[in-house]
Amino acid sequence: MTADIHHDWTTERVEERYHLPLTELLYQAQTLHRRYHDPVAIQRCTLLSIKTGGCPEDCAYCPQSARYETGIERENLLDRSDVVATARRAREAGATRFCMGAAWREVHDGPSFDSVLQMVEDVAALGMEVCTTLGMLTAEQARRLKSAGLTAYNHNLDTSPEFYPSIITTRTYQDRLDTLRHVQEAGIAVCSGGIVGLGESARDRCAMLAELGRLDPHPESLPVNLLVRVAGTPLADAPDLDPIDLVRTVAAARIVAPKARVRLSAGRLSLSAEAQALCFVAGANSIFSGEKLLTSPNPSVDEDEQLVARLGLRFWT
Ligand code: SAM
Ligand code: DTB
Ligand code: SF4
Repeated sequence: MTADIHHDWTTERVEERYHLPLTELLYQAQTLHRRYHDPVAIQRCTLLSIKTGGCPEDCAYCPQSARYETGIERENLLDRSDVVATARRAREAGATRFCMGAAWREVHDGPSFDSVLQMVEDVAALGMEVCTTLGMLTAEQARRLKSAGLTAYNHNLDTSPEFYPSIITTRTYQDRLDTLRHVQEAGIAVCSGGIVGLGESARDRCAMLAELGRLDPHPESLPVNLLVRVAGTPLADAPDLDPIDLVRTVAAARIVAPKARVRLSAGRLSLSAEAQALCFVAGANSIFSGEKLLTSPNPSVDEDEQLVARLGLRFWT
């Protein structure tokens, strides 16, 4: 079924899908979802912020930027032993992937990066998929992460190229694409997606998905985050997003990258069970599990188990 998978997406082609009657859009997304995935299985990934706060970048959504007063305490890089202990607990709680995030603009070679490489080795040794999100990477740094056993690298495009400069000014869209290329060239799976609810238009969402759809190969995982509005950030008072627009974004992501794991990422605490259910119907097949994302709260493992049981779905083991 290679015709399902192509890399010539344009904004207009994505918009044609995004604006379909919802029933048609969901039918198309579901058709592809079940062709490439078990439609009842949801993966759980657990996040850990290994280096929190004090980030020099100005991402308007982010509580970890040093430019905004958000009450996030700046912390040094965590100890290797604490990280592996947290990963082990996440595995015991059912997560099959562990993602470590650092509030860095980019990776610098030196003792901190060396420690991260050891953490990657330790988590890989637990038999979990291991992901990191550390900011921009050079080709050589990507190769070192690969040698340490990294499964995937998360680096989001966040939004469309047109809307991007109203959200981030301290690095360019091209910088992001360059990092994704370094990751791909090192043979690491790319995890890349974006955020909805930033004040972007439907066209911006479709343009971002078209960018992701032009990556060859497509991202292995595609996180769709709903903005978590954090007091002190420029987007603290962004207007509510209609959850149906999130559902449309998830469905369009599933159609653009049929083989990707589409991850219903940040923002689930502000969604009803019914809205989350529609996202699963639309092709989301992965969530972040555990009470914290990087710095902000997330539904408890118990709540997620109840939701999945209520829907008759099951978690990956
Ligand atoms: N500093 C690295 C970077 O920006 O690439 C890695 C960590 S950064 C926190 C990872 C991603 O988290 C961002 O690209 C963004 O998509 C997402 N994110 C950050 N704050 C968020 C928020 N308040 N709501 C939703 N997603 C958010
Ligand atoms: C992604 O797309 N979402 C995650 C993960 N990749 C690193 C991060 C969400 C962060 C939400 C805000 C916070 O907890 O600080
Ligand atoms: Fe820094 Fe990443 Fe937050 Fe941007 S999203 S401010 S780069 S931690």
